[in-house]
Amino acid sequence: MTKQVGIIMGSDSDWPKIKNAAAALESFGVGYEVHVMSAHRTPERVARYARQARANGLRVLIAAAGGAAHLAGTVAAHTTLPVIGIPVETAVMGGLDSLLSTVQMPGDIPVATVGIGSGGAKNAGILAVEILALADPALEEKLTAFRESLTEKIAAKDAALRQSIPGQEQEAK
Ligand code: RP5
Repeated sequence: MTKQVGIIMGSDSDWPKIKNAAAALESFGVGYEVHVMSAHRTPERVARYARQARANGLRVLIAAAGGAAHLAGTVAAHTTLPVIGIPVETAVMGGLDSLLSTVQMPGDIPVATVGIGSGGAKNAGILAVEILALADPALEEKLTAFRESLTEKIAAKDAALRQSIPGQEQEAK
């Protein structure tokens, strides 16, 4: 499978918190590669990776880091590919440190920052799929089917919850 998305993270300790991004890509059949590299500990490797990413066939980059989370911004500085930033949850500040470090980019160099937590990581994967789907009708069909499956899933939850609460069994108007 062609690898169209690069997922990079500042530390292997980030992986358990962001692997939902990879799972989302897998669920849409999108190929990806995963690497650990740090804006602070391996700055030259990050710059080289970002500069070569387009020529290497990648189309979207996802960068996850926690704390002084400069990875996504550093990557964005070295490529014109779209960069999605995942702020990783931290023990000290719950990830607010990561969120502000990732999201507050100066004008000119955007990073599309998702939320903290596993939902944010999942959204990073889905957002990458949406970007790729702009030029891939088959992927767009999968996205539409995914949204329809959500409608069915929530309708089933709605019915199940109402059935469990006396007096709430009626359908919504
Ligand atoms: C960041 O520092 C990483 O992205 C990670 O979230 C955090 C801590 O890294 P380790 O000390 O666990 O390697 O650069």
